[in-house]
Amino acid sequence: MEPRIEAFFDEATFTVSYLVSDPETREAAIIDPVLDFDPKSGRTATLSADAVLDVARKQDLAIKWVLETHAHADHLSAAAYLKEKTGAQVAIGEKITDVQKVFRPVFHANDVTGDGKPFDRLLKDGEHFKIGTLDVEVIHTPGHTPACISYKIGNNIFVGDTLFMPDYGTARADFPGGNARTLYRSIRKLLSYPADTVLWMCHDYKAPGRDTYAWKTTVADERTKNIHAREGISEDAFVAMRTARDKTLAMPVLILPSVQVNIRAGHMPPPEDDGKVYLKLPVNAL
Ligand SMILES: N[C@@H](CCC(=O)N[C@@H](CS)C(=O)NCC(=O)O)C(=O)O
Ligand SMILES: [Fe+2]
Repeated sequence: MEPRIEAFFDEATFTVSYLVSDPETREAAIIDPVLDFDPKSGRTATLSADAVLDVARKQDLAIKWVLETHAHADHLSAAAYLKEKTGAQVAIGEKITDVQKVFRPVFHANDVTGDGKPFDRLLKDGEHFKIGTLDVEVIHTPGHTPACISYKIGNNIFVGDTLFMPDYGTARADFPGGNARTLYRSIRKLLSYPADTVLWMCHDYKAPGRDTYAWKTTVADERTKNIHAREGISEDAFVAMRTARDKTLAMPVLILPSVQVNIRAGHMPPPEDDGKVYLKLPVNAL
């Protein structure tokens, strides 16, 4: 049985979120949901997450899971909001503990225990779970971050930030715990799935010469056309390219607000003694 898949594109952060459902039981998962955040005013909004919930309601779906491919560095996660609205369990790769330990001191975030809480489920490489009757396979695909995972559901893989569209290439590997060599190996692992496997991206930034956004491709297309990682490009050549390119990239606009929320599974930091919630801007930390 193949899932029903709806994609939602957030133009503010170039993020694609997915609503994946089991046509038989109408149980569903939301992958990589976005909490809208305006860094100029510090205001959050739930337009993006509500758009997903609206479609889920129209299709009479029960949201059982919020699935993160990684602790995103470019947008805040709506996982906590969606959990509160739907009762869904929030899952992420088990190596999120490493990411929490790296960033806890950056934000002096003493409430972050570093043992995976407050995520509800920590997923291991190769494990399986269900969305209704649909089988989900977890594939550990580190490199962009150490905790990145991909989700295989039917003939589809939600690849997070490993691969981008063939004409754009691959994700950066210069965040703390990132590693270009590891990313190359994760990409080879994904591209060893059957040629007709459908791959769903987490981001699209368009590409020179393309003026529409795109987020769906196949193993065959990535193997033959990916400008950074198609077959024939060696590990060393990839690492050299990725390392040079990453030196040219600025930090994502929302990295500081995003990471402190996303290592808390989409929760804001606890209120301070005046009862108000603050995000921190560590100085000279990155
Ligand atoms: N300009 C974007 C860049 C975001 C970014 O760095 N995205 C990561 C994924 S979280 C990436 O791999 N980018 C690759 C690239 O920009 O070439 C922003 O500020 O949000
Ligand atoms: Fe990312």
